[in-house]
Amino acid sequence: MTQEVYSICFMCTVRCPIRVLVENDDVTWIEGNPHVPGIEGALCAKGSAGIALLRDTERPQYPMIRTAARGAGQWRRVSWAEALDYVADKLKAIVAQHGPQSVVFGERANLNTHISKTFMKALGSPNHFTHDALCKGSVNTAFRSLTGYTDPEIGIDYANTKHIILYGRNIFESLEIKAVNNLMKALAKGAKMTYIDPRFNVTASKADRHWMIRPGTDLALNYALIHVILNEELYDLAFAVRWINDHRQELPALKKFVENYTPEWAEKETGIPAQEIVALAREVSAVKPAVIFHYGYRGAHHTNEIYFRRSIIILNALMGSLEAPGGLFFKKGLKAAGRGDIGKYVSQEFPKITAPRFDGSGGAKFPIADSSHGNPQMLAHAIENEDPYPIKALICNRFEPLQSIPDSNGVRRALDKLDLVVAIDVNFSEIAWYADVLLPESTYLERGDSIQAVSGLKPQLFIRKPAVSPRYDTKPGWWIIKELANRLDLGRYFPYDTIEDIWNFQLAQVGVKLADFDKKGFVTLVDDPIWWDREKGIHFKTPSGKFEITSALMENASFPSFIPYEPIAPPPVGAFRLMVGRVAAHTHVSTQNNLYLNELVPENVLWINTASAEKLGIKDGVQVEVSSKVGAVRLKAKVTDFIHPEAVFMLHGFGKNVPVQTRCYQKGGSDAVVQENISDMVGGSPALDETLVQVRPLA
Ligand SMILES: Nc1nc2c(c(=O)[nH]1)N[C@H]1C(S)=C(S)[C@@H](COP(=O)(O)OP(=O)(O)OC[C@H]3O[C@@H](n4cnc5c(=O)[nH]c(N)nc54)[C@H](O)[C@@H]3O)O[C@H]1N2
Ligand SMILES: Nc1nc2c(c(=O)[nH]1)N[C@H]1C(S)=C(S)[C@@H](COP(=O)(O)OP(=O)(O)OC[C@H]3O[C@@H](n4cnc5c(=O)[nH]c(N)nc54)[C@H](O)[C@@H]3O)O[C@H]1N2
Ligand code: SF4
Ligand SMILES: [Mo]
Repeated sequence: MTQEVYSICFMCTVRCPIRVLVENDDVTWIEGNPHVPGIEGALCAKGSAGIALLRDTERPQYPMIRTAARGAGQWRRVSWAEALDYVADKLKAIVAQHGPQSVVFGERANLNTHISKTFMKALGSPNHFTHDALCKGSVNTAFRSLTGYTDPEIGIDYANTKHIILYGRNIFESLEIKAVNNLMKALAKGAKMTYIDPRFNVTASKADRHWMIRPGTDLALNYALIHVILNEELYDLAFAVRWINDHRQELPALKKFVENYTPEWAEKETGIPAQEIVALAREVSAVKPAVIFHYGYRGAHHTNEIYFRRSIIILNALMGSLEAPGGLFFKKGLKAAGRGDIGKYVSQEFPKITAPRFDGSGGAKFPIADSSHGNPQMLAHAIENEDPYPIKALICNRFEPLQSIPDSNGVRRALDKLDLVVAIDVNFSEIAWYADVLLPESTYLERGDSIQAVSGLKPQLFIRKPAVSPRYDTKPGWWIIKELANRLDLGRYFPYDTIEDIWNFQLAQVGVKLADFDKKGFVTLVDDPIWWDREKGIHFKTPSGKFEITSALMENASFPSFIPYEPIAPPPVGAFRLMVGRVAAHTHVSTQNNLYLNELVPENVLWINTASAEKLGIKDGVQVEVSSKVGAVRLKAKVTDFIHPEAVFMLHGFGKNVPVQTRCYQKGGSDAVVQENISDMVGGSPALDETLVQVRPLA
């Protein structure tokens, strides 16, 4: 008999709601949850390939302890009890000798992050970090500097927009299903899309206007757009008067600041014709406030990124598009829906931790970065220099430091110094293969996880329920953490035995029962979307309670709210700016060995402009070496007119070196090997697009 299980996809971090069909404890079909507006049955290629992850024989199948040098691939199969005893004994010794702060726990934020954070607080270490800074730390800081909110607290009303402007936000490949479906609805209704990227990709192909901007010069473009909007008084006056802090001073000051950043000036820097910049400013102003200047995630990561992201958010404020249909909105949580908060174990009382964070997040190095996430790009520096103290153990849960932090060679050299490396993973990732102990987690189709509270115009709750039993001797993450805690005499902070205990604890104050999820797999807490009143009701969380163009957060930390534009010199002859990104068929570094997805995109190639390639004697399809100050990789060249001559591009996530991942073993090159570890020290993100590389043909 076929059973139907509502759950949440986890082939990528977007977590689309899914409906899974199960026969004889095996998955026969996965589709998007048909009841969820915006999803309506849709699933992406990666979501469909979840079946291949479940059935993969090349994923870890039982706990293992390393028996030879790190990364040599010599293992001993052990029981869960032995693996956990081993880790706990090592941790006890490390904590006794070096203190709890010498233990670092890194993970890609997930539904059980409140449990991992509980573990670290109970242990007495400040050093839990997430991937956030590596992804969009400067976007987070930019939003807090202007609005007091973090970027996850901001939503985008794609379905009703009249014009969307995307800076390297390759939304049709680096996708989120709901966003893409809603944007397609808007485009079908006549909305315009402007796409800015030194590369012509799928999103560019669907845009009304594509600007092949000179890499790294987006801030110049934005200063010129602000110049036109203020000079021609194209902004939303009512919004500015009501919500821009000290608008009588701020707007003239901003106008003065951008005085010399004319469209003609920007044309020279960006390569975008001046009259086109003026045309865009006028076009968007005509349809304001239903305008989205997308603040983006990954494109254009440079050392001045915070100022670039701030300029995008300021453009939204000038369009009055905050809390406007077709623009951006502040997400409403359970409280706005009149409910109690979702239970989190991390809200318990813990012994006070006095040690600073290892990465200087929210402290000495990154004073205004979001220290609830940390700055993992400092990992190698902290270990190598014992700055601010010795680090001895690293636990990675769903996080891949050997591919997701720039300068992999440097990271590997630093990790070699650790006394303990533990990986909790569903794949034989580089870090899993390198670790001392590998604790294999059950896949998302085989486990339940903490309930997901989704804020938005209509707050909702979703649940990941196990669809089938584990194929191998694997365990859910929440079980692994609790078992480890038990062995460290910290079990009292984890008052649960089963996933149902966790769910019931989480729901206790919300006024929702587990059975409420049965019918459709989710619960919507209000009938109508919650919009704040644009005249009276917007609650900015800045000190002034308004939108702060001059930011108290930044100025109090002695960072200027604006910086003059520094021209970007073209790379020297033979050098290129390395740009990286994603593709629709893969998730970061996770899916390259997936049977189906590997077939769709088996390796990455180096995009290089036709004229640049000709000068270097590089022919389409030949092997090239891409090298920087920190490393070199080899991959095939894709010679194309679809990329700016100053840049080269490669997909992230390839060039893996784990022999048991036979499908992706040594296919293509890893961007992280070549990228230098340079950061935007104000916003907190690594400047992943800053590295200059040399390219040479190998044939
Ligand atoms: N299929 C798929 N979808 C995903 C993900 C995934 O792994 N796979 N991951 C999700 C996550 S976590 C994230 S953060 C998002 C990322 O989504 P995006 O932010 O859209 O990121 P990327 O795919 O990295 O694309 C970055 C683009 O920026 C361009 N770029 C580089 N330098 C510059 C520049 O100087 N100026 C401009 N304007 N553009 C530049 C590159 O050419 C590239 O096309 O995708 C999410 N969606
Ligand atoms: N060089 C470079 N670095 C980057 C980026 C880049 O483009 N280039 N992009 C940045 C961005 S946008 C992001 S969001 C981060 C992402 O960085 P990561 O979080 O490191 O990347 P992911 O591919 O999402 O997953 C990491 C690990 O989680 C494992 N995994 C997958 N599912 C599960 C699961 O259910 N349980 C467990 N325990 N493990 C699981 C995968 O096998 C993989 O080893 O990387 C950032 N770092
Ligand atoms: S975007 Fe695709 S892979 Fe990501 S959660 Fe949704 S269906 Fe799954
Ligand atoms: Mo990301």
